Amino acid sequence: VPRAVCLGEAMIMLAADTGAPLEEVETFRRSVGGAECNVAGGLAALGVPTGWISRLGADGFGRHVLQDLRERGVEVGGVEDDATRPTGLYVKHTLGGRTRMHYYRSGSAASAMDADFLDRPAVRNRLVGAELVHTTGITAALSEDTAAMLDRLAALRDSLGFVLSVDLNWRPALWRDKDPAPLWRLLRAADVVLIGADEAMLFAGTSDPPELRRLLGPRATIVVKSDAHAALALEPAGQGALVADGADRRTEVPALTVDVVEPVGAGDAFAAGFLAATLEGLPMEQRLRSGHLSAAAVLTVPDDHAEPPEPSLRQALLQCPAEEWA
Ligand code: KDG
Repeated sequence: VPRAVCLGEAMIMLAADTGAPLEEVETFRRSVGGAECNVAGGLAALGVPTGWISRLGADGFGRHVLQDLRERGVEVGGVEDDATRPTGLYVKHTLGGRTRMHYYRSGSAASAMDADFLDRPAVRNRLVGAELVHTTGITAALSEDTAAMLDRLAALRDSLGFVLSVDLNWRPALWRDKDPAPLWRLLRAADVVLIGADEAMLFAGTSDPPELRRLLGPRATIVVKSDAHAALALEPAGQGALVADGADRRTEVPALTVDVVEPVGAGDAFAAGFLAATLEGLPMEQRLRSGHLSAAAVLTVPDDHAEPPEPSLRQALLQCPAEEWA
């Protein structure tokens, strides 16, 4: 039985081979992306028994996503396939040093997840057994059905008792002409909220932790990451992650300095590292370090996911004295 369950859409990612305008790109490299499945892969890579729950088209792309996640050690028995809707796609393209995402996902199999989906036995059983369930603001944006599913998820948390973790993952392209009220409800219901400072500015108009606490209510442990997701992550050392829990105890841990190849997915890796350390019962300082370590691995590759540091190195870095960190 998975200890952690991630709920959301996975897609085939097509990464443009060159930085030319899209109309001139002839070849793309295929990979798998999607915020929640990235987190699932990141948790599994850290040894946490993890399931991914979703829907996929009954097509070759869907079969590839399943195979890829299985190979990364993610449990996929809670995935349903759909003969009438496709697996979603996105194109990732770097132009002028900035990453652009083009989505081909509306009407996808995953966008048809609804409140009843959580009552299917294969899904329900996994939620009953989970200690932690993770989802993101992307899932809230996919459709009215997925938004309703997340309200139901919050209600199930109250009866089943898992920890509900939500990464804001603000994607303006998915919210155009949509009311973000379902996303606010989800964030206010969460036990753990992960937010990038840059996206917090866009979504909430502030990245100030006390202000975010006021907007999000008293419940969650709020983790504010400065720039883990920035398109141009040429950040100086000394930026950090800031946490305010119920009593608003602050723990701040600077990020590692790495040579950034491509930033997409680093926020998901941070979430995986942070949540794995949370399930390990580690103190807040080490949870934040664990997030940074997993994020650093993704920042240095073009894909949206990467292998975290191997266990002995990770242990050493989680435990080293503060002055040796970063
Ligand atoms: O967080 C990384 C994701 O943004 C990427 O893998 C694709 O899920 C995705 C999205 O909706 O942007």
